[in-house]
Amino acid sequence: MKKENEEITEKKSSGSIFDIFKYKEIKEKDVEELIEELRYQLLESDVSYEVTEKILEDLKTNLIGKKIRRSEDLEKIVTESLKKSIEEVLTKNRSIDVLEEIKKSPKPYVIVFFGINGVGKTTTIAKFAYMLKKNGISSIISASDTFRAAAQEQLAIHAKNLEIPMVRGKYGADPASVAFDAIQAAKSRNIDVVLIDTAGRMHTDADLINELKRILKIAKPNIRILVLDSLGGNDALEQAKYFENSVGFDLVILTKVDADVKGGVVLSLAYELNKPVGYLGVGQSYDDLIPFDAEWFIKRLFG
Ligand SMILES: Nc1nc2c(ncn2[C@@H]2O[C@H](COP(=O)(O)OP(=O)(O)O)[C@@H](O)[C@H]2O)c(=O)[nH]1
Ligand SMILES: [Mg+2]
Repeated sequence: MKKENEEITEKKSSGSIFDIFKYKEIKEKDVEELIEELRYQLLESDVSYEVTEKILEDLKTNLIGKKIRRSEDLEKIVTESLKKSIEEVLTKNRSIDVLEEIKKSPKPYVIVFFGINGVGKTTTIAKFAYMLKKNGISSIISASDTFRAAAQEQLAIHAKNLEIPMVRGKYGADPASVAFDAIQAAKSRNIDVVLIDTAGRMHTDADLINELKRILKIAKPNIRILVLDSLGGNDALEQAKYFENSVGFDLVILTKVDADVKGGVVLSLAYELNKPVGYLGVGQSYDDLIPFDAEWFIKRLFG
């Protein structure tokens, strides 16, 4: 008899009158303080202001009006919801699996690397060539940075260390013709991949951008990789916007992530440009190039 009564009580409590004791609706004022804290955290991590506001607006829309159990921890619900939407954005812009693409594409697979001075293009190419080699994929390097004589030397050292062929251009030579020669060499020697290095260009330099357009026109790359330096913070996002508007790109490699940066620019790139980050540069050795992983990023962002 007692048991039956209990059952009735239980039934009632899941009905409307008793809900008020068990559940509550999230109101804007409940989350205001938490959202302010998250705003600070995102901005500190180099997520752009615009993107931070967008993310938090989405978060509010998802949360306000939602019924939660009174016993649940609101802070936990808010952060979990934020993590989930960040993960969604990052995986929606699913990265291109370059190694898979190379394996299923006709030879040679051509990759052009570009970005402004000093971001790590040349170093990244050496790391990339090493990664390909480890995966049994052959490559040839096109030293199409004919702007600085030292740039050719720097690449030549990497090519020698990695035992990978390289096509050079004389100082001041046409970088597009160097790329063309490298592609021809790959064809005749049955090499899988051509890695084209280019001179760093500031986004203000129209001549260099036109030169890059010519390289792209002649090399017809399978993929265009923009190299960005994570130390630049939001400047990296501005560079990405500029390169997207002037030449376009398919994938980002973010370098110098081994420095003390959170890398919030990854999120800005995904939100504002729908561009994936494929790899991260995490040091100066050849094996310091790792595939980007959304989970890893979230851990870094939230500690
Ligand atoms: N710590 C660190 N340094 C890097 C990384 N990538 C490149 N660098 C350094 O950044 C500097 C510029 O690199 P470089 O490849 O010459 O840049 P480029 O002008 O874009 O070709 C060099 O001193 C590199 O060793 C990285 O992932 N981590
Ligand atoms: Mg260089």
